[in-house]
Amino acid sequence: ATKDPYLEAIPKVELHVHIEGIISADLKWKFSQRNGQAIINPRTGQPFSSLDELRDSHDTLKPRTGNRMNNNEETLSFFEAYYGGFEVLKTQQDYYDLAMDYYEHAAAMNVRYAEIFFDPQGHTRCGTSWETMMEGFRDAQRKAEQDLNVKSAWIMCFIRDESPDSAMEHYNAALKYRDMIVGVGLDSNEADRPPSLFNEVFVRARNDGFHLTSHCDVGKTYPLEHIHQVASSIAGTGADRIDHGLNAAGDADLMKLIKDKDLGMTTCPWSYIRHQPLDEVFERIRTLFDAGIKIAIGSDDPAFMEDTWVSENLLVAKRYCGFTNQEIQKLAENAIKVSWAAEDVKRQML
Ligand code: ES4
Ligand code: ZN
Repeated sequence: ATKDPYLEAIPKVELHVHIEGIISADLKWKFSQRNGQAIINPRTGQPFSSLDELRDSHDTLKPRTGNRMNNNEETLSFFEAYYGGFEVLKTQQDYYDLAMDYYEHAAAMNVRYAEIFFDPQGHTRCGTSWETMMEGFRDAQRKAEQDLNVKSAWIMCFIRDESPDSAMEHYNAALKYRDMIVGVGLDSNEADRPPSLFNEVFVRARNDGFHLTSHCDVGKTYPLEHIHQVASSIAGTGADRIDHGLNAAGDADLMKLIKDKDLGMTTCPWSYIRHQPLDEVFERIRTLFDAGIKIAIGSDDPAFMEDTWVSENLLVAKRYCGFTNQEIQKLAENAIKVSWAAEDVKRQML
């Protein structure tokens, strides 16, 4: 509960949440117990013996608000923890329950439509089949639409520190499930992995009718060139959206390009607070918004922040950017406009 009745009540669209980013210590424990599989504590090499112990360990991975931990070590431990969480997912039921956990949170926050990222490579490298993963997601997606009034679609993210060949292999395998998937993106560790490395798979995806996006500059100072590539050159003409890309706020030409091409940007305040001081983060968000760029607030990885879902991300944006209720409404409309929902679904929501 955010204690902001206006914010709670408005219908929402969420365009930036990773299904794996909701894997909390509690969910890990539930799946591991059910599957009879221990979770190993990386610090000791021994299995965690209780949920409390697992929770404590999970908490040590979380950001400390305002800390400037802009170093590679922190990035690596975040991704280690993050991708470690994939190992507890074994059965179709696990994938179903995981997705339902998101949909239940979404329904409680008045989220009416969501585009949810998933990282197929992270699952196949744990030995999970596409069928297990996608059929679990599919059943949850149907149930959420029927019973919770939450519509959704999936965005397949390639892990950019894996090879372009691996991305292409996974792209090919995903085509069997293309009715569930609206777009492709890139995530994971951006260091030395410009979007252009994945141009071939972006070209194919565009030709096959998928929408394109990419994580860029996740609250750190990766080269602005990465945002440039996403905005104007991947797949020939650039992507349809940019995930994060906060540092575009420091470059007037880049902002103009994004604005002129009417690209949506997804913005997840809690993810940046991990790396950067509050005032800088919210100043940049405000700058992008004031430039007329359609930013849409998302939650990224609620279980790896402070249990911060889309409502809590909207709340900090409101508080620290000084957004009025009217501006919050505008953010909500932005999300609908830059979403990849069918036109009739968008019209219903606007
Ligand atoms: C992510 Cl915070 C962050 N950065 C890059 N990739 C990601 N995937 C999930 N969370
Ligand atoms: Zn993300």
